[in-house]
Amino acid sequence: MDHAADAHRTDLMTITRYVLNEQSKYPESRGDFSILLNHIVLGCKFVCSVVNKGEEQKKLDVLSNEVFVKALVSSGRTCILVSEEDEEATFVEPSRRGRYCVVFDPLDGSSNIDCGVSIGTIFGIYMVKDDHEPTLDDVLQPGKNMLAAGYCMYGSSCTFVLSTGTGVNGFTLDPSLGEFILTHPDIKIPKKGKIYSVNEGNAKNWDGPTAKYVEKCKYPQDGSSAKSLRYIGSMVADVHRTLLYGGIFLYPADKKSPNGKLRVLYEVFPMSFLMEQAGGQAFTGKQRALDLVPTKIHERSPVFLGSYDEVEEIKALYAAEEKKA
Ligand code: FDP
Repeated sequence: MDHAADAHRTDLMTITRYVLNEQSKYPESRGDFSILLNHIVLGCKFVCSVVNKGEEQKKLDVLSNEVFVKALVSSGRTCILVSEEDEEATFVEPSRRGRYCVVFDPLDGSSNIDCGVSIGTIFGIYMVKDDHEPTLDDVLQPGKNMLAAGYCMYGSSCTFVLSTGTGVNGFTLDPSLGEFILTHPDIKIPKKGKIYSVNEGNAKNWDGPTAKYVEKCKYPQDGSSAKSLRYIGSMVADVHRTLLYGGIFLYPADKKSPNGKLRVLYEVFPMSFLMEQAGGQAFTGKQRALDLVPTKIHERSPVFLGSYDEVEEIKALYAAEEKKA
């Protein structure tokens, strides 16, 4: 190996070092965010280790949730937690309270656990609005108000993808070091893509614009090649591929589920935040996904996210439909 490559290999950018570097740009910062993130990372390392041991699904869901809730509360930096696993939000007791609200899905894609498909943890972080007694309104904020978002994918390797609002970076767990090391700096999604990702089993219930878009993917009329279909059915894995290779991931509304399937706070928002930070877009069929103001913590929304040009096409199809109406 030449000297330059060796120097790179030996200069390890751990996720903690990355966040501390970012934090040093804000002299008023007290390090609270780094502490919070360290606790999230600890939760992910734990889940990664139990997923690799092949525990059964039910246990893993519950276990992962318990680990994240305990890690987040013990960080002393959180005040409200919203988890996919818990019907109600958790309000942290005053003596252990901090200023961050964390919304998360501890183990997304869990129907895939038993067959070894990649699954993941998704999270988003808000700051309480002011110095007041925290209320649900502090988490019912549009996604554009998130300070940070990310996911950790438990697959052939364990990958942590993070945005603190200044681009997107990917870190891979080095099991021998027990550390996430920066392996995918400044991820940018290709402007156009050759892949579409959707559960086509729902096609008979789709609305006009979704059906038209997918038809165009298969039978393009402009001389371009047909797109490939890739659908794992595990959001973190499908979004991760979309982020790296480009294309579009869609979970649209349909006649049976007018609000789609995916949850706004801990699926749609964090993934939309990452897409925008990587140069892509996210749309609900009506508006920019990050502008949505949720009214309930487990609310659902349709979503189309991915390469900039692909989402532009979807937006144009919805605009044309609206004009007709
Ligand atoms: P799962 O039901 O396995 O937990 O919202 C959860 C989710 O998986 C996503 O991870 C995934 O993208 C989606 O549901 C898959 O839904 P369909 O089975 O309806 O395609």
